[in-house]
Amino acid sequence: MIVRSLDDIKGTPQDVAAPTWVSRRLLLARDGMGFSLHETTIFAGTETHIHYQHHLEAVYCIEGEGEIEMVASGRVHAIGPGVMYALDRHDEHWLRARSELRMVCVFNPPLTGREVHDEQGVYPLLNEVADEVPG
Ligand code: 9YT
Repeated sequence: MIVRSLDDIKGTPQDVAAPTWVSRRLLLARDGMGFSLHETTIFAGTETHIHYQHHLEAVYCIEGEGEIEMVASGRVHAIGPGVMYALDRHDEHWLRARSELRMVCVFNPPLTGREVHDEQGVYPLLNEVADEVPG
């Protein structure tokens, strides 16, 4: 069994910061669960362009207010505590935080922990056994 708390992760390489968010990776590929599990905080007043072309992600909001705008349709969905969205079609979107958003995120395939968003908001598909990050 694996038991971890956010306090175990803060300040370690599993505590990953970007300009508009910080993400604590509670479970990663190496844990062998088949998914990764993160708690992500999106900073108030920010917008983030995201397009996970290689991953499916489900996101459950536990705190804060914001919205998600689907690029293809222009549809906007309000986000608040108790709202879940699942990017089941690799949906390109904008994530906007009116106040600080606290989200629980699940990725399939699991993140290895080394991914960073590229300029298109994409995470590359990394191979857990390979040490080198593809260019
Ligand atoms: C909600 C979302 O996708 N935020 C970006 C960070 C991501 N959840 C991650 O890498 O943990």
